Amino acid sequence: MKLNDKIYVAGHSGLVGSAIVRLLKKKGYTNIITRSSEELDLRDQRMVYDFFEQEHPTYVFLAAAKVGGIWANQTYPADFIFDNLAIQNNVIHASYKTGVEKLLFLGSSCIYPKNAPQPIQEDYLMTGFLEPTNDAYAIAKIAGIKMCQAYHRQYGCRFISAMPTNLYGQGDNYHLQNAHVLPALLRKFHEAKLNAEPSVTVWGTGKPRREFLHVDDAAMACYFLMQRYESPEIINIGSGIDHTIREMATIIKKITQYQGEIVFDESKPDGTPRKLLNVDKISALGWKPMIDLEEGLAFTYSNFEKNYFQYTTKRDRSNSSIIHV
Ligand code: GFB
Repeated sequence: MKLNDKIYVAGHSGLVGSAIVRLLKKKGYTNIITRSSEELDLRDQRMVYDFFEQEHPTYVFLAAAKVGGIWANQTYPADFIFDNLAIQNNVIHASYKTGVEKLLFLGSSCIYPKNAPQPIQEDYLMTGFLEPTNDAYAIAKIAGIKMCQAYHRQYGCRFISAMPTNLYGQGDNYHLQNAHVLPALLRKFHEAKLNAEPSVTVWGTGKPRREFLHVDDAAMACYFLMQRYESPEIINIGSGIDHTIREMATIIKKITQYQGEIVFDESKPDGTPRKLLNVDKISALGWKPMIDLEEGLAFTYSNFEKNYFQYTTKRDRSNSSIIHV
């Protein structure tokens, strides 16, 4: 990618898209194009085709998606499957039609079978049943992967797909119900501290294990793959380390300096028991994460505290709006 190449970051206001834009700007890229969802509804085929015809981007980072945590996935499966299929169909097909040089599609670690052997290798895709709490989202993402591969096979398009693990960091969604576990817990512990509440409720048994990666590391990986990876085969992005939800709650309690108790609500779903990615493939290419989990969380918490009002009002208003990756 040359510094003046036209690069479209779809989903630039979301967690990953905003980190990719920050990184590209830092590296000196001068021709980054973005559109808000009000300006360009990526589910609208006509609008997307017109936009690509008009702008003719050379590179596309497809980081736009409807995403959310376990509760949102379970509650809005129709939105998750429809919005994601529509967004990726439109962007991938328009990229082919207008001759985009290279596209990076972002999937998710939830595409793998619920009971996949750990750590999860890329070739475990479609070898077993999906986790039911997020199967609608996972099926949409699997369709996106297959679409990139089909366009590669039939038309020779350089469309690659990366599977990031659970991400966190600046620009996340802090909705109490719809968010992923780390932003939800940062907010719950923070508010419990402010209100001197005696306890914080953590969903599930606390036993599931999750792997977390700071979004700035994920953005570096996306940039690295855009430069260095050509295969249509999927590639994992992760830290290679996982923790139980109980351990994560304890770390967040320490970071937020909350003094009360942690209680577990076992009526809430645990989801997949473990989701640790095998990152041998990307490591062999020369990428590795740089941000330590506790440091990354402390930094994320300080960003959340500073922007508390913005984070807690913006997305609380709507359950159904598109939330970008
Ligand atoms: O991050 P999370 O919502 O998603 O939940 P998944 C991870 C684990 O944290 C589950 C527990 O076992 C939750 O029960 N947990 C504890 C909480 N307290 C909370 C809380 O306050 N909020 C949330 N959200 N969880 C998602 C998928 O699965 O992972 C998506 O649904 C996506 O499709 C994403 O792929 C990366 O890791 O279970």
